[in-house]
Amino acid sequence: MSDESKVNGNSKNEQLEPFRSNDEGKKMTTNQGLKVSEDEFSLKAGERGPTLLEDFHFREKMTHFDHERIPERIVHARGFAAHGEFELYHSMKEYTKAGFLLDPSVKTPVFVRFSTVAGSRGSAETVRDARGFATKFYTQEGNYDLVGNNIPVFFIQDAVKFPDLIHALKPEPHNEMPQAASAHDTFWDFVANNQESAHMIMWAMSDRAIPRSLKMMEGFGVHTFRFVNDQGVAHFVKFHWKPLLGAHSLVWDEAQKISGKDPDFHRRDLWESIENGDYPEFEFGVQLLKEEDEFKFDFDILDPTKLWPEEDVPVQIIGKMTLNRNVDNVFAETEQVAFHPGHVVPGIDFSNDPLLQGRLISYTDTQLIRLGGPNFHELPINRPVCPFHNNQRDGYGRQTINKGPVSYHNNSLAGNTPATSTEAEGGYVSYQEKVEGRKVRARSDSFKDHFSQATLFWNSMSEPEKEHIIAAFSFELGKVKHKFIRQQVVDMFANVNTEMAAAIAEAVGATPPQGGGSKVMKSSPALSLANKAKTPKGRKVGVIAASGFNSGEVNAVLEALKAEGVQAEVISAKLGKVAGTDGLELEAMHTFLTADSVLFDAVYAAGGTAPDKKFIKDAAYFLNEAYAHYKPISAGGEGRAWLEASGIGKGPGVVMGEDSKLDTKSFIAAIAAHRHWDRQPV
Ligand code: HDD
Repeated sequence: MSDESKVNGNSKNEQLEPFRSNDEGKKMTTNQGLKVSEDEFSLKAGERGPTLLEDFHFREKMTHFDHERIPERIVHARGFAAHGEFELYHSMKEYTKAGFLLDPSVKTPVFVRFSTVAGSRGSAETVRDARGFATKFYTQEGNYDLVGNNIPVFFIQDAVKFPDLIHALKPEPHNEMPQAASAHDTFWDFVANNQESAHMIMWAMSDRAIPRSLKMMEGFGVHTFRFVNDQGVAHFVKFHWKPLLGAHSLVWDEAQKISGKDPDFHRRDLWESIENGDYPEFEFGVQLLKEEDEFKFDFDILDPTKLWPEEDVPVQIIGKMTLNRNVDNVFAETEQVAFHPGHVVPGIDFSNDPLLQGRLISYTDTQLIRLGGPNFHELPINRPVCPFHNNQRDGYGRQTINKGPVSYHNNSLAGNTPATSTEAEGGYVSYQEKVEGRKVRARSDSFKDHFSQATLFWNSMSEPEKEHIIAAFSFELGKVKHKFIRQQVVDMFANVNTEMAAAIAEAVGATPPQGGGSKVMKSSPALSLANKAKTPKGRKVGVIAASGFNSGEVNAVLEALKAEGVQAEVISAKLGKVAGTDGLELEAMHTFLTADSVLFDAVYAAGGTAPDKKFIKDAAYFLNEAYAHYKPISAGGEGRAWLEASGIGKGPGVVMGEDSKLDTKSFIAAIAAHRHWDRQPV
């Protein structure tokens, strides 16, 4: 390890610095450095005459503009990223020789891009979809990319089917509808005809597919990889990211409304957290298996539609990633970053998972078209922080000026350099797995059980989660026009659970399934969001206040929220100062026009003299919607009357102030619980 990385912990940040440009306060020039004297009028033959071809400034400016766009990613086009650091809790020397997993004193710079899968670059962020969770570790041995999702399994088992899956998922080609949604005929037609998708579909129909925040979702490497130690001993490994804020979700109605109210909801939340110093943190976990235990399970560990239940193979937490710096420029960094599951370091190797094997070709290929040629590794965001040398040359946009006449290996002219490295010197040596077999296009029999783990997932859900899954299926299939597709899907999911399939059939006008059923009784509590850590930290409370609110009470509540890491933002009839009884002034950041309850995790009706009936009506609407989305609600002072006006009485997650005092502890506990599912509709 270089001393530099030990001292400042972020060699990537330093590497990016010379590439940053601050244009503020500078003179305008052309790209050739020529000072520009006029930027409002093109060069013309006479004031009212035609523009002249010799106007090089106009031509350069316009030509650059005409070429500003690059192809969006074929999948995961809508994404948002941040910089951060990874620190190791303890050495993993026993299992891997990967340098960044050996020395806990070394912080490794990381760049993480979160994304939706289906939507275009400008699509809404709170759609029902898997989320990409791609991490680039800038290690001293080269870049290591962990290109995962927030769902631990995948739709298909073999990469050759990926184009079919994505064609079915994307907007239908004849009319380009629907955007960023799986609720349409081609997708469900694919599902019904490719039953290996059953397990992932269960996840996609669950609350996992509508995360509350990018900082409140788990991440998974999905595939089985290998750790290899310095003795050449390998273990199978699965990778996990566990958010310290716990894993939480939106409710579907809320998610749809957010798509309209704030299509940038997830990126705004991540951006603001980092700007406010509330850095998102994710612990890094591994599940490890000895090579000799490969066949110990009732599923094939190479099958990417299967997970390893955490109760059977515990997740060992080995480090933590903190996202602490926003990008300076979204295009230069977030858009141009190029991930690839094949970017590995010594000590991390592949398995024969046929999905992973196929990914290893697809990612470089896509960068070639997306980033315009083979030199994308030279873009600042993609450069490793360690030196890189080889005999690759030229191509579009080449930046490196390689000196000397030699660009081939072997050679004598340059003393046979750049030289390869032995394993002891850090050279990457593939794990020498013994492989033999006939050339066949086939699926192993061990990959043919598509339903047991789908049932395991269903069995592991809490009652509200089960209801949400049925509702999600009912919505999605409800949008499918072909009756026979709805019926096929219902019949397919009867193999997961017959009651579930019957409930879906009822909602979508299909015949209840005749056959099906599952013998799987097992559950895995780790799969339920109901069992995840509960903390109020990172949540956002909308505070509805009017002038004349009770300063003492409101101040106490706001202080208590702040102490717990809960953000509070004031909503009133108009923007600006709202004064309390004894001079306390709050700044209203929102009005009922610019804010909406769906943008908050909880509501505090703080009270005050409502200026008119409209205020009380708006407040009641706000509170009602929050209540319908199972959110914590508290009311003090006149806020209690607003709450009464909304028809909400006492109930789970509703905290009423009494005698100018609000039980802040109860309110904070209600916020920590996040949703209060046991509520009766108003
Ligand atoms: Fe993929 C992008 C994750 C299967 C082909 N994929 C992409 C991104 C993520 C994933 C997070 C966005 C990276 C970024 O932010 O730039 N992909 C996955 C996971 C998979 C998976 C977790 C299954 C376990 N992907 C998969 C297969 C193929 C691809 C089977 C093709 C054989 N994926 C691509 C791609 C993308 C991509 C077309 C589009 C943009 C890019 O690569 O850079 O090559």
